[in-house]
Amino acid sequence: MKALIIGSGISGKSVNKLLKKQGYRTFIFDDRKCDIEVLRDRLFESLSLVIVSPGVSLDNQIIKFAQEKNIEVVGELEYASRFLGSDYIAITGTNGKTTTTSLVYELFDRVLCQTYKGGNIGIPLSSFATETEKQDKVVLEVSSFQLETIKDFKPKVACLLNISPDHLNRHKTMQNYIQTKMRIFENQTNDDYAILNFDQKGTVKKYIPKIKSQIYYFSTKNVCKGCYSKNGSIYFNDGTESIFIMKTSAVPLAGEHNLANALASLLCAILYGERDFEKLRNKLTKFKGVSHRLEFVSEINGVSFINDSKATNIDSTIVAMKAMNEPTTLILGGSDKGFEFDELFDNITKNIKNFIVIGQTQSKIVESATKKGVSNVYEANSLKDAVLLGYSLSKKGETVLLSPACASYDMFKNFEQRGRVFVKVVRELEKVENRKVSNKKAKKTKN
Ligand code: UMA
Repeated sequence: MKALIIGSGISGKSVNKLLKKQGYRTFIFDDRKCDIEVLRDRLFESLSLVIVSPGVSLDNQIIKFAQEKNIEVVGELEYASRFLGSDYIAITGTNGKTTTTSLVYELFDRVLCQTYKGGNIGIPLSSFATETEKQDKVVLEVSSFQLETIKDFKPKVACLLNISPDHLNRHKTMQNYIQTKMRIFENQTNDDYAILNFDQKGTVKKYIPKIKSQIYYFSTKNVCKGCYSKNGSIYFNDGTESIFIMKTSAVPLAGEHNLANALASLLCAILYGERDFEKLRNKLTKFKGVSHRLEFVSEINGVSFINDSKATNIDSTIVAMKAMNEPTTLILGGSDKGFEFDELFDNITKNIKNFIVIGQTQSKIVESATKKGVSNVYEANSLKDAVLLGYSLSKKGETVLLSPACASYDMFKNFEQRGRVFVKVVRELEKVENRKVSNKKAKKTKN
């Protein structure tokens, strides 16, 4: 048996090991490293399977050749899901996927059975799928890229958190993007559960009749079947009665978006079978949040630095702007995903006082700002320059926020690396500033 993997990132490398274990002779093709013209004929000889990495679009030439030759083409997530020993939860949405996946993972006990988290969260499913057993719990973060290449993927509980413009360079239209996200429910049956955002029902209205599983909702505004918050309390409603779970004030993450993530997480766990509400409450109150998502880095001479590198679309950055309680300088920009930035400037919150723009989308963002009459927009050549400029523009009690509203691939390997570079630059700046203070003190003592 011969299998071809497209993409040699973490998904490609991990699925390569899984395929080998299954007895496949494997070949990895990577656009960055191989020349398709040289490999074309040799590759397709007696090939029985093509596995696609999430970052590879369906427009890829190899996928087209394989499909013409009736060779099975599936994504890494789809292929790996065939080896799962247990039911699984899958969580998608434009924003909040990582927080929700991490929180659901934390809600389960890891004493009596194993709990796994993986998928788009940075842990390929193929790296652990074969280890899972019937009683285990599996929570997957799933992206639209991964949903594009599913076939039989069938989560017990599937959750769509929200949808706003993202990845339009790949999906071309919003309609395509929404349709791809809705594929998370595609293979579910009446024994399964679908979770939707009641407050955004309009966006997916026309697709709801196609869902065959039992639909539940979460809402921060309305009473609904599922989990909702009302008058400072969180409830679960199974369609007949509402049961109090906890006070909203006990949710340890700030902002309405995080309350929505918490409600969705509780609902995922409940529908997956966890009915011990006291345990859920205790676990939820201990949740610490995730890295690169509104992560406090340091305070230097009264100026706070916040890393929100995970904000790779406009909606996510709007959420970050809303969360800022002090005057803030916002660092924006990165690689181009095909959307315009007017909406971002339409939603500036009162505490955002400066913008520093970097990366491939720099001119596009500056153009939008000018169109919307926004001043205090600065340009920088690197993230480091942006941090230093942000610091020089800020007074004591103010904040420098990295929340780029763009992907990172123009300057970094991924958003994690961008976040790490931000943290590193802030730490270096901290050292320099501390040294200045020590030198001053030393001088004073000398005099
Ligand atoms: N490549 C090609 N041809 C292409 C595109 C890419 O050969 O047309 C090659 C690249 O040269 C590179 C490799 O493919 O060597 C990279 O593959 P990949 O982009 O699929 O990246 P992985 O390292 O396998 O990581 C992927 C996800 N990346 C993307 O979806 C872009 C990771 O999500 C995910 O964590 C990981 O699988 C494990 O499941 C990252 C992401 O940015 C975090 N996701 C997007 C998002 O969250 O917005 C969807």
